[in-house]
Amino acid sequence: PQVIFSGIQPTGIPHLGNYLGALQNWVKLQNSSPPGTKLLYSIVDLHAITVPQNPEQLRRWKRESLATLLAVGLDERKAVLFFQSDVQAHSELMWILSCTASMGYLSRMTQWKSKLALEEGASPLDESSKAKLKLGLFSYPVLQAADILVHRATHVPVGEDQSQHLEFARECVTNFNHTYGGEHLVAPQTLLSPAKRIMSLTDPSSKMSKSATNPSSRILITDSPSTIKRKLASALTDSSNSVSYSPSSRPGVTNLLHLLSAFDSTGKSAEELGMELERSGMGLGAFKSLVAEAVSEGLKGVRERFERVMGDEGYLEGVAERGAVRARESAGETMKIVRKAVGL
Ligand code: AQP
Repeated sequence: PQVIFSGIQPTGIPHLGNYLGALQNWVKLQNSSPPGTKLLYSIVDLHAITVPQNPEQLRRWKRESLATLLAVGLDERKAVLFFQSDVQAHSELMWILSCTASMGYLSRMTQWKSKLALEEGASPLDESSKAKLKLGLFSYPVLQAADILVHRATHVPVGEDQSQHLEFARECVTNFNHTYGGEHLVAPQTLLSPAKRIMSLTDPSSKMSKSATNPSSRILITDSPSTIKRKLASALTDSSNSVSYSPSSRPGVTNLLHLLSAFDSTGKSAEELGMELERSGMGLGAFKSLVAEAVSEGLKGVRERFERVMGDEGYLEGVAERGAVRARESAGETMKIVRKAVGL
């Protein structure tokens, strides 16, 4: 039977990128998987602390992330929803995998190289800034591998930027199974998200992100219609007062067309909508209002459910506790195999 695992960091209230790029797909998988499929969706709080976090705020973000999972339509009766740090086996397996994972492979990971500014064209970090980089930032792909492998996941839905980490998780399986002679761990397959990457509203060359400093760069799934309207009205586009689809020459307008298409009830693609609106002669002001209305309408139910769930602390705690129990059970089965193989 299939085991599907994926995670989201509690580093802020999820935005449209998280929703369209990941969460919507999680719900789809939940509702379309054949009976017997095991689904696990984790709020990966141990990953969030690879950068400094304020404890109070982290606790709030964790609650808000769980409320988001429920608000978008995940159902604890169909999927195991849990906090990573409630299941200690994730950290334990990470350590065990660290002992067979190679430093060389980790240092070639794109995200690490970008931290060191080792990509072509970037000016490399000086020695003292390099010395301050944290070990967790280097080794978190091992934790990510443990998250997946500890539940014997067969399929992991992720965005393009995560393919390399999945590749690394498979490498961890090969290393471990080779070292301890046997098919102890299961190699997961990547399920690439069908959705486009949603870009920042204020800088369409970078992705929409929870931790970008400018809050107007992202639309939260909890934003009110007036906030959505304001953020879209100030979205960076270009100087031509018309609508057309062109990822290379009009990245801002094209990003908004992707948003419109994602919430378009007729299922038209961003290209089709672009051509239609170009023909109609619509200006950018009216276009932004149109996108704002579509997004507000599309998020209405999510926003209402989020408010309801956030108001019921007891229910949220119950979901987390029940999820933790089931996730510990699932991880425990693998840890028995792993501990036996290693001789612990
Ligand atoms: N802009 C995006 N477009 C499409 N998909 C996106 N995802 C994130 N941003 C976009 C997808 O959301 C899932 C959960 O992401 P995450 O919280 O684990 O971390 P992230 O990818 O680093 O997302 P953020 O919002 O940018 O968070 P911070 O600021 O904390 O780093 C993933 O499946 C991701 O692909």
